[in-house]
Formats: sequence, C-alpha cells, structure tokens
Amino acid sequence: MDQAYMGMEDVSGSNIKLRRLVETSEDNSIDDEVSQTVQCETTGLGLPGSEFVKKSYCRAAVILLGLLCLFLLIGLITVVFLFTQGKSQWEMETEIIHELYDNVTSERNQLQTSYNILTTKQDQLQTSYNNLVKERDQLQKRLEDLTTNRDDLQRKLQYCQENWVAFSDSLYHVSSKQKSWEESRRDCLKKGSDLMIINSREEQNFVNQFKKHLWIGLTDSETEGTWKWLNGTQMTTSYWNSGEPNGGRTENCGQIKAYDSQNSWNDAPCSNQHFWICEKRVSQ
Ligand code: 2F8
Ligand code: CA
Repeated sequence: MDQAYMGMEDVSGSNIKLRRLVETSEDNSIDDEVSQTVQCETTGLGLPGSEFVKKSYCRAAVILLGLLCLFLLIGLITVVFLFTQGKSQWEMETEIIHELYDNVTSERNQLQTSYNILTTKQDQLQTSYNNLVKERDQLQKRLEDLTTNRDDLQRKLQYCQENWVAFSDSLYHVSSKQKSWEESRRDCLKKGSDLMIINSREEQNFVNQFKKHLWIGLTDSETEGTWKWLNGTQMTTSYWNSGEPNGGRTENCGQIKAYDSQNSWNDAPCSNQHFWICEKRVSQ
C-alpha cells in the first residue's frame, strides 16, 4: 500500500500531504486509514489517479463501520435477549420461591396445629397414665389385703375343720384328753400353737364358756410367786378365783377351774391330769 502511494505522481500539494500522512502511518491500524479516507472525502481533494484508491479506501472504511454497527447491534440484541430471558427466568424463579414459601408456611402451620393437638393428647395420656398407675397401686394393695384375708380365712377354715374355734385374732382348740401341764403344752406345740394366754376380760369370758377345767399357759415354776406367760411376758392382769393362788411350791401351773365365776383361775400341781386349751394367732 505504501509502495502504491510511492509510485504515484505528486500532482498537487494535497496529494503530497496525503502521501506524508500515509508514510508517517506505516504501521498504523485500519482505523487510522478510515480516518484519513473520511478526511479526504470531506475536503474534496484528490486527482483522477488517486481517486480509485481513495474510493476503495473509503468503501472499506464504510464496510468496516457497517460491520462494526452490525456487531454492535447483534451484541445489543444478544444483551437485551439475555437480559429479558434472565429477567423472566428470575421472575419465574421468584414466583416458584414464593409458592414454595407459601407451601412451606402452610405446612408449618399445619404441623404446628398437629403438634399442639399432639401435645394436648400427650398431656391427657400422661394424666390418664398417672391415674391408671395410682389405680393399679390401689388395686395391688387391695389384692394384697384380699390375699392376706383369703389366707387367714383358709387357715381358719382348716382349723375349724380340725375343731379349732375362732375368737378375735386367734384360734383355740380344747383337748378331748387329759394330760399333765407339760404334756399338754407339747401337744399344742405339735399343732403349731401353745397353751392359751389370756390378755383381756373378753378372752377370759370366752374361755369360761367351755365349762371345763383347762390348763392354760401360765406358770411360776421359774420363780415361786412370779407368774409368767409362755411367751415370756410377765402376768400383769390376772383373773384368779377367790383365795388363789394358794399352792405355793406345790402348785406352779395355772388352770381354768371355777368357770362359773368371772375370775376362774386356780394354781394346781403341774403333774395333775387335766384337759387343756391351745391358742394359735392367725394374724399380726
Ligand atoms: O379350789 C380350791 C382348791 O381346790 C383344790 O384343792 C382342794 C385344788 N387342788 C388341786 O387341784 C390338787 C387347789 O389348787 C385349789 O386351790
Ligand atoms: Ca390352788
């Protein structure tokens, strides 16, 4: 291109000026050339020899400008398209997110309601459970009491069948034979009982009803004059018949004798043969 200019005739000062311009811009870009071409056209300078070059140069500049505009337009359209696409995508996603948010909120509210209902039910169940536990414990206690009562009754029934008589918390058995005080006691022990111990006026009245001379569990064999029951307790309340005890060292065992009297006790020789009465406690 430079050589083409160099081979041309310098007809006017303008062409010389143009050639200088071209020479000084040996390595310049196409944009510079376009700039020069435009300058040429606007000034209206040039000779017929350089007209062709000038026109070609200007046409190339116009084409480049057109291409540039086209690229810019395509770029702009692409940007607008992408922006529009992006916007509608964003709107769609926003709408979906709103819907999701509404759904999640609704589900959360439903879950909250369910949770409240379940909490109420759980409280009710807890109360029911507590009541049932209380009731179960009461029933358990009642069952234990009833079992104890049943066992007592069964034992009483068994003893009744064996000629035992129930009174208060004890069973009593009156012998049909007569033995010494010691042998009588041995028989009671074999039956799981011992000679009768009298603890109250009621019991005293009860034993009188048999209207028999009966050995009871009272003795002063250990210490003369100190009467003790067979369970080891000291005799405190007594129901001696009038004038008794009177046997001293010869009469060391207690018996029911004057049964028609409220105070029916007598002290008698332990070796004497008498009927006897055994007592067995059924509770406590
Ligand atoms: O009840 C009075 C008296 O009766 C008898 O003696 C006569 C008794 N003796 C015997 O049973 C051996 C006395 O103990 C009693 O005090
Ligand atoms: Ca006596």
